[in-house]
Amino acid sequence: MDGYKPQQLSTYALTLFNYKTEVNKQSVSVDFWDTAGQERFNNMHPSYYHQAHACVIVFDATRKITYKNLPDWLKELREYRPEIPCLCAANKIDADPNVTKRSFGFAKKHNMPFYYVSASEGTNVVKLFKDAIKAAVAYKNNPTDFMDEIMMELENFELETDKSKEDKEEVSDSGLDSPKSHTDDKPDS
Ligand SMILES: Nc1nc2c(ncn2[C@@H]2O[C@H](COP(=O)(O)OP(=O)(O)OP(=O)(O)O)[C@@H](O)[C@H]2O)c(=O)[nH]1
Ligand SMILES: [Mg+2]
Repeated sequence: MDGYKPQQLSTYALTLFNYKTEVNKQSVSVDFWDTAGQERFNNMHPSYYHQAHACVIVFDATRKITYKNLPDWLKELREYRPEIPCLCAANKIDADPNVTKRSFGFAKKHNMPFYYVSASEGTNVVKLFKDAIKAAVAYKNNPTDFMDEIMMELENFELETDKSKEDKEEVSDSGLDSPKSHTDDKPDS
């Protein structure tokens, strides 16, 4: 929470942040994409969604319009990432603690975990991001999106081709070269 600065400038296009952690004793490198909400960055949205493994969708609990915009954001996200886990947060509960007594149907309707948070005071922020990371890792290990399955196949294919290249190199290093090079070694007759 040391990073919170009140009245920070609106995000310009995108802010990236890398965080190394562990999930189930496996080290994980997380790339956070803090995206820009302003309309002038609308044409960047596809790049925000590309290869994302989880999404945290946040609204300002003191500004109704931000809540009303959630279905549009979700609809767009789902066009690109139909299956990734999505978590929902109502922010600024410090400004009006009464909002925690209100229920927000959006998260329930879409089966999303829901959090009342305060970015300024840090309430529930660590919990939210820990859960998001866990969900992202679970999804990455077992994706259900068609595109993710293709990407996984490609990754495996690359690993296999790299391995067969290494095997070949090992064979040639050991002096067991291909028959062609032995022929090449023969003196001209
Ligand atoms: N009281 C209070 N103010 C907050 C909190 N979080 C953000 N703010 C303030 O709300 C305003 C908007 O916050 P931003 O972090 O810029 O919001 P954003 O969603 O990232 O906006 P874009 O970058 O334009 O997409 C700023 O003035 C922040 O200081 C919070 O938890 N409590
Ligand atoms: Mg921002």
